Amino acid sequence: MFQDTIFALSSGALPSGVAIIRLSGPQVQSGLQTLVGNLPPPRQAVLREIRADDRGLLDRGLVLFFLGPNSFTGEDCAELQIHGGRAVVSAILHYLANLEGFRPAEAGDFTRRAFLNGKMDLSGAEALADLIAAETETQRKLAIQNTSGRQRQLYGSWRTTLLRARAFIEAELDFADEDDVPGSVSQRVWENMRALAATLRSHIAGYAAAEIIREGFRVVLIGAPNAGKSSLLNALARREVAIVTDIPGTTRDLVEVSLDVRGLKVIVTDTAGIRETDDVVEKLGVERAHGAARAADLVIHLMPADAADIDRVNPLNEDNNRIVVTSKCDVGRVARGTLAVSAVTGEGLEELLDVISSRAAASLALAESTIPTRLRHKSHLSDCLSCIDVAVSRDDLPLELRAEELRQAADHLGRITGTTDVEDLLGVIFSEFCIGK
Ligand SMILES: Nc1nc2c(ncn2[C@@H]2O[C@H](COP(=O)(O)OP(=O)(O)OP(=O)(O)O)[C@@H](O)[C@H]2O)c(=O)[nH]1
Ligand SMILES: [Mg+2]
Repeated sequence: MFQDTIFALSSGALPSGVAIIRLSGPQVQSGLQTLVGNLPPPRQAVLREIRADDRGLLDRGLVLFFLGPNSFTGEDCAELQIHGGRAVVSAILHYLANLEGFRPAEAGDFTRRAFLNGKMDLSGAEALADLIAAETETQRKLAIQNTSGRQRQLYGSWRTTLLRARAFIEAELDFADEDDVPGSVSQRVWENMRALAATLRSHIAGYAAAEIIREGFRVVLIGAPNAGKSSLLNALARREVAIVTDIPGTTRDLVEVSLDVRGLKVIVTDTAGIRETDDVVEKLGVERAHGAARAADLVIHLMPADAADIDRVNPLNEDNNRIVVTSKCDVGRVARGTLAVSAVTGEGLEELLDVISSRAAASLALAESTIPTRLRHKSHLSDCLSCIDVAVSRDDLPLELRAEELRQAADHLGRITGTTDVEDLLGVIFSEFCIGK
């Protein structure tokens, strides 16, 4: 299918113990023969000398040959597991670049070929990119499930349901007697479609969970000037991210850190202390603090233990996404019913992380097992849903048109997995990959 053979360093930064150069395409067999002598048996690691005609021995390493279509890309593939020295790798890459029909791979080239050769669907390819990008345990779990085709199966089954419904309606149109009242028999079809629409609606709502897993659970620290927000941020981040002074009004901008809290990505934002002020800069800071709090998944309102009114704090003001925490608990009294933390002694920090993690877990618990993982999926799903809604609700339209809406709904699902025409999407999707994958 492809004329050229691609190659790339697929392993990480050099120098490294071992480096892996990967090759895929129609000239892999001839290329391997010039580099390592006769072709190794497929799927068996063999130790070989890697030689260039003009430069002699380049390295010794393990060579793996995969005969297409039984390979990652579906084409002939090979891996050279060589010593990860910069000069070693560069000598071999140079040699390959000069072979007839070989070119360096671009980002996502291998996976693009795997997709185009039917080795995986588009959602599986995206899941692979997510797996490589995964930084937290939750991100890894979400990605690995989808690499095994869970989304493909789910969307495939919905697509089949839609196409069956459409076929049923069209058959009814074709065979309807003059006396038949069109639509009476298809009543059951519309009921099914209503049920599918409801399923889609709750499935789409699950995207919120995917967003939290991918982008992070957003925690915002709020409180009066000098409440200890920046100190708490630094303590959680275990480094000096924000400036701390005893002057009220130190922080003006939003300061963010990304943390891995019990396997989930959490973004903690420090804000300007909230008070009435005539200072133009501080005023803008306070506005930003309010804005950040509105966008937060969880607001942590800090009440310093040395505040005069600490005994009057009412934690009952807490709600689903706002908690009150007593800060600087080493220097005063703890507000009734609140968690106490100290950035100085470290007291309460682990408990605070537990609270954050259980709040985050609660917001994820609503999600079903398979969720739309990308905005792209969500928008195709929403388009699909709108078509079904039109088909179901517009009984003033001719049946042909309502059936056509169902076909379009199926097409929107097909674009998620790449079953229907997706040529325009490929560039965007595969450019997100790293080179060598
Ligand atoms: N004893 C004690 N002092 C603290 C603690 N946390 C912060 N402080 C002190 O309180 C003062 C203010 O701390 P910051 O962290 O700058 O407070 P902030 O809420 O960020 O203040 P603004 O940025 O002005 O709104 C500093 O002098 C800190 O050293 C704590 O847990 N215990
Ligand atoms: Mg501050």
